[in-house]
Amino acid sequence: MSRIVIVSNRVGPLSDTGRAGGLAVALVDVLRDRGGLWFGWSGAVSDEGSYGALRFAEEGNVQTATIDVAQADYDEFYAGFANRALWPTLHYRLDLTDFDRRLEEGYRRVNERFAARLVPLLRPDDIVWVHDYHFFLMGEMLRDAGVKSPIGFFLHIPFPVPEILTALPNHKKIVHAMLAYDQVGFQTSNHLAAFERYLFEEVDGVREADGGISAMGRKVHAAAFPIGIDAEAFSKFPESDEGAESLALVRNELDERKQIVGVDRIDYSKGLPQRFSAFERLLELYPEHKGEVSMLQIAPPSRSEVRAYSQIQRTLEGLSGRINGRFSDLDWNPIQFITRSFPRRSLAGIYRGSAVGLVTPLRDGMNLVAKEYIAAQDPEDPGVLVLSRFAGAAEEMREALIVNPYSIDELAEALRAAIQMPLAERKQRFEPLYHGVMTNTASSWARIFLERLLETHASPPEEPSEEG
Ligand code: GDG
Repeated sequence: MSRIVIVSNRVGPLSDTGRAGGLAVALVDVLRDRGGLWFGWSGAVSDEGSYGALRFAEEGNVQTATIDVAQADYDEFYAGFANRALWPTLHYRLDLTDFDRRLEEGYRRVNERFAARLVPLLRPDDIVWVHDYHFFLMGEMLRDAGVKSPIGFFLHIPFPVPEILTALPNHKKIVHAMLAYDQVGFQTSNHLAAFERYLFEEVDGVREADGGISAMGRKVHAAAFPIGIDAEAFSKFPESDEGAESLALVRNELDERKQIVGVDRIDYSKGLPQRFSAFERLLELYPEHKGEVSMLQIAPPSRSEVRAYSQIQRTLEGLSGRINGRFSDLDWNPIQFITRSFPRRSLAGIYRGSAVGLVTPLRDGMNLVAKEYIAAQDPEDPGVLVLSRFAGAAEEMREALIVNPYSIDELAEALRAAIQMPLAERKQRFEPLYHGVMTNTASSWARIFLERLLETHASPPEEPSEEG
């Protein structure tokens, strides 16, 4: 069987450390199934950067290979073009973008260097799977280096409508590079439709008989592959030692009170200030909830070297401080705002102990927290998921309370409905959600993507006839 080669910015630990994200765990499972290599950034910045030694680690049939980046690469590629141009644009935040040719060059340079370091590690029968917005250009560069393997790409974050994407100065180059992959995957049919619209409207794309689209002298297959979680494991975590311990702590602390929980990296795409304001509005409009309901927001900081990120953390500290100052009593604080991370098993216990899961991003590719919250519930007494219509997860999780995260009033009303929802309705909503989460898992997602990649590679891309 062919080996799988995964390329992503960060390479997860090979064993479940309890802190690794669910996605990292799922990708290791895929690699274990067939044997494989996981290639990416070591997480370190060093003088020799991407020219330095490759670092290998191995466990059974799975190997990781990582390289460092130089300070300039880190600044221009990671903290630069990836997180100051691509991330905000793809999350519809043109107001937060920093378009700068130097950053764009750094992005190209790092994609090129990483491709050059990967090529010697590849075997002819490998299947290559590139992940996310850090490596849009990788497939094109591997093809230029003569790699003939199937190469697929999955975008974890939204693909915006052309009216937004075309604000990115090098949008054409990015999309042209996406067409070098055999198969491109998106989280939702919405993101897929936006990509197709771009091809048809901006670059005269043509739908082929086999479902692929030709444009700019290349041909690509694109589809939606909604990602899942390692649901089986997650549903058992609340009963693990760490899970049970955090559940007991939460229950003890809450006594008879109900808890609303949010878990997000601190990121402006997650709608955190709106969430705090909605909770404040709930307490203003319905003072009977004072002392009865509290909110726990777990928010490990991320990308704090990018200004928009450090700013939002300060905003949140200010908001939670103000709301607590305004409403706290001797025996009750409305908001607990914790800016550190917890082990995954503890998170599961916290989810189970919370009557409401509040997932209200302004834009999100999928949002795995929505799925984790559902997987961790007690089926006999499930909590209520309040979910933004702008999270990719809303396309599948229709039985959640779907909200517009920009409307503080609507959010406050949804919180009230969730807190007061009778058991029968909670169960009625929970059952299909749970079924979906347990069925469309991270491993079924990966299996379906790879099957489709192999099918599309079987119909080889046409030779380029023109350059776009
Ligand atoms: C991108 C896309 C897409 C959070 N705090 C802690 C912790 N987490 C874990 C959660 C969850 C993960 O991090 C976050 O996943 P999300 O899906 O919510 O968001 P992004 O990080 O933005 O991920 C997103 C995803 O890729 C997958 O395709 O869904 O749309 O933006 O698993 O549990 N984990 C631990 N401690 C924490 O304190 N251990």
